[in-house]
Amino acid sequence: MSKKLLLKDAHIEGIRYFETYRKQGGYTAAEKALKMTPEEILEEVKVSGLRGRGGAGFPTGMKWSFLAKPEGVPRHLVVNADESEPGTFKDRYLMEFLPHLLIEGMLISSYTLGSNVSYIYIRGEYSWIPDILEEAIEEAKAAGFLGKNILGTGFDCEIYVQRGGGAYICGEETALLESLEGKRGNPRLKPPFPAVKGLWERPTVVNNVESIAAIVPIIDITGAEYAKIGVGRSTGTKLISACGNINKPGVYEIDMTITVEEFIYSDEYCGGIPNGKKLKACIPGGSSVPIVPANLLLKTVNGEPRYMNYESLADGGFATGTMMGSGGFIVLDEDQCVVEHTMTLARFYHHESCGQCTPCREGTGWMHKILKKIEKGEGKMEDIDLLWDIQRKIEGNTICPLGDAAAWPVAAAIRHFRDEFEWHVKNPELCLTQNYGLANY
Ligand code: L3W
Ligand code: SF4
Repeated sequence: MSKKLLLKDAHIEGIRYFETYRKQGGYTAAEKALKMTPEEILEEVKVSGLRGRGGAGFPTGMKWSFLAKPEGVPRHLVVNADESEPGTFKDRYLMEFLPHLLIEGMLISSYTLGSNVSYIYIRGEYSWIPDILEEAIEEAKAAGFLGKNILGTGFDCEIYVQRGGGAYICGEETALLESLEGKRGNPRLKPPFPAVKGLWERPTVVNNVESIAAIVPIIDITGAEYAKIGVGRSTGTKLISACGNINKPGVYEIDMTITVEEFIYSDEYCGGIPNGKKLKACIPGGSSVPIVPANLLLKTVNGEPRYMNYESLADGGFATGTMMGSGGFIVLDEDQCVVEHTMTLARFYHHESCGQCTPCREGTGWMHKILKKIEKGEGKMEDIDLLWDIQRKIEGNTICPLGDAAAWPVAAAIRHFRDEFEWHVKNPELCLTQNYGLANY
């Protein structure tokens, strides 16, 4: 059984409220941290090996150490709660059921980074969660854990919740900062990174909800103990939101030593595939990461079991591996059509492209059009090569990762399931009867 650090108290009634959270030992990590120096806390985070839980897996301690500290310029912590990656809903779970874990993590992080005003930027569609967060902030303030002179340390910290307008691109950190400044959420060119020039050109750390929540157990048990959980550079625990063709969809906390097979079939996690169907493929890290067929998902190319961690999932690169990404684990059984699936994703990325870069703005539209054509049974063999060519021209040629995120699912689908694309071209009359009408969108 995986060790629980973040969700250990999630089942306790009333844990959303300060009183219950406190009774369970809540805010003791903050009390401990506020007796340490910011440098000592930073060292704990570095030692823990924590990697960003939003998708890129960038080492959190390293990101924090990049934060510029020009004299007299305020610094900010911004929590990226714009969880919009299809298949990803673990931050929603944390915020809805354990808001104080996030607030406590933000207090410790704000103290470490020297942020007196910190923000939570939350996706607009999570319409009921800002009230939960704001209530938790008020409770923490009333108990002296936010506001002025916290616990008599002289440290002041306010947290504000900002609702997004419902655009996927605002989960990209620089688009998020633009939106937080009241502008259209267009990504900025990097460098400069937010750690140097972020919110209102001030040094800013942008971290995912889960990354900030993980700061609490790191301080609680120490960075060294946290690093002992997991394996290699995949330390600590990871939240996985599992969905698709599985018996038990939901949010699971894993310690990154379990195999993909165990995760899918064990009763502790997904509980297998309904109706005894076979596993066809999986997208383990949110819709942006490459789809992997069952044979490569359960084993690596070397015949080793594939594990639920950053290194093992990526083993073999994009040709045979995939990515841990945001932990949005989408399972497809043998009845699912990869062409249809890829088409719906292409539609999503086309709709969400901000339009600044030509390869992304135009390429996502063309990919959607061609996929629709193939799915409807109106495609030609050369359309498959054209699709391959377009995705290659997008990858690496855009301002932000949305371009890559649109290209990778198409590339992986053609690489691993070319026969399905060809089947659609060869069997137009069957396409018309077997699709679910999604090709008309
Ligand atoms: C200072 C340097 N900071 C890197 C920072 C950078 C950022 C972090 C990672 O994309 C991926 C994307 C999605 N000085 C720095 C530096 N940083 N070098 O490190 O940066 P980067 O560019 O590797 O990634 P990113 O822009 O954060 C995230 C993939 O995750 N994804 C996730 C999507 C998740 C959601 C969601 O709903 N939560 O949208 C899925 O796989 O495709 O590739 O902070 O500033 N020298
Ligand atoms: Fe906008 Fe797409 Fe360019 Fe990102 S890659 S900046 S979403 S056009």
